[in-house]
Amino acid sequence: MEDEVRALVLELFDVRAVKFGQFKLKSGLTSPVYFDLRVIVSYPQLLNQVSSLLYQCAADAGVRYDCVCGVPYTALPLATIICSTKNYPMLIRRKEAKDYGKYTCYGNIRPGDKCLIVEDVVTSGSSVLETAQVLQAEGLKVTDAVVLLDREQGGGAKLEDEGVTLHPVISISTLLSVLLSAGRIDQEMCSSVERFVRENQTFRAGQENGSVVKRKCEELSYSARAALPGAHPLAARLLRLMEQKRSNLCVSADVTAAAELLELAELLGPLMCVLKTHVDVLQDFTPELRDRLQEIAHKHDFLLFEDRKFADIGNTVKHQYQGGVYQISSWAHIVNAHAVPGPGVVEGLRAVGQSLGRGCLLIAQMSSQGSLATAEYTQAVVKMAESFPDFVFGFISGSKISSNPELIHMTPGVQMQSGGDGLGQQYTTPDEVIGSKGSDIIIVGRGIIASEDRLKAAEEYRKAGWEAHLNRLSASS
Ligand code: S5P
Repeated sequence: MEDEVRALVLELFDVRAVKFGQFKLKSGLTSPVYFDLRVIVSYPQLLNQVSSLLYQCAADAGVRYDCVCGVPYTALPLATIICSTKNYPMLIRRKEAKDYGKYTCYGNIRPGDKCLIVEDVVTSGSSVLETAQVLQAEGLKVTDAVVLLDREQGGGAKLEDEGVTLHPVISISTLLSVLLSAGRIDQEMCSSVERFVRENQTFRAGQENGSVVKRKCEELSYSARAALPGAHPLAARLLRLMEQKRSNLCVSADVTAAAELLELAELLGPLMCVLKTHVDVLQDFTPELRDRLQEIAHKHDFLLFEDRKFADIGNTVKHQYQGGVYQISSWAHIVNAHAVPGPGVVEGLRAVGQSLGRGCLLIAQMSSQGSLATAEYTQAVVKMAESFPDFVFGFISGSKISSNPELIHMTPGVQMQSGGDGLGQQYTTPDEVIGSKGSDIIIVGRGIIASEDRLKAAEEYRKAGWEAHLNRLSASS
């Protein structure tokens, strides 16, 4: 393979897929070397050669896999050629906006299958990681990635830390030594690139995010996650009680009479970890109801979640949370907010809730058809959540969207049969939500409330959600 790699390096140089000079990178840095592998689609033979070396690289490393996914876009034709010549099924990751509940990849997804990632160039490893997380959220196993060119700036270490081994066909040091010995670059250029690589490392093993303890959620039980040093106290309490009660069921008690709400809390209390309310749909809300709810929550050890979906400027949500008729902050352990107003919405809520030990979930995706929450929006919500670890402890989302095990994912739109309600709601099954999509908690409303035997239905959902969790844990061990 050495001769082939050498020939390939020279060819890449000749077609200007590798350039030397002064290049302004997206990060603002000026780099003495630039890779533009997009050009290779214009050279069919080169395209075949690169694909064959990528395949060989995985084979030499003894990697076994069931399907292949290229990181969009440059690696898509490379993955296509590997799949078509070597007879592997391919998956295509959707890079653009996705609808809630719809798959983030095209192709036949079989949870449990091992998927090999193909990439053209790795710098920090974040593109490979992002693709790996999308695939993992669909229930696939991702342990290896092949890349044509590793810039050796820390991407390999970062991916290793996340459980993905990187197999490069060419490292930047090999590239430099081939080009130097062939007289394509001089020693000065070679040293300048080496210096750039040395001075621009993006990752130091075990130190990113200041924590070595963070691992993929799949590897940890709820109680292990509760014990993580960065877990929000409310998240830790919730994770612990989930383990104790063997329940990842949140009941959405969308009823209009206070007596019925209390009845439900009492009846289903032992089976659920969270009771979700919409107090503004009650016809007869009274301050006594708040007290009774708190007593029952204490008795059966579950948390109260007022699904208020705050979405205003900080000053307004502060008053909405604390005051008015409902005085939500005085009784609800959990509230949620849309991120659309920007960080001010969280700051306003935090000003009221933090000292009371409350916590907030950010709505990153919605279960309703035609939701405007694009993939970019969801990513921005994840970033916002990460910047408020003292108050935000998770998400309302359709699937796992953050690999940080300290954050909790709660998913609504759950019923035993997938489908809809005629008003835009879209349903997914507990097994899919917890097992394939990697969420933590199922939120079930009418699946239980509209059932003739609510207790029996709640037990069925509790059991389905818990078994899916146990299956996911054993599949990852
Ligand atoms: O995206 C969302 C977010 C939420 S919180 N989709 C939702 O359906 N919800 C809430 O979950 C919704 O307001 C309702 O209270 C519950 C789902 O109820 P179901 O009867 O459809 O299970």
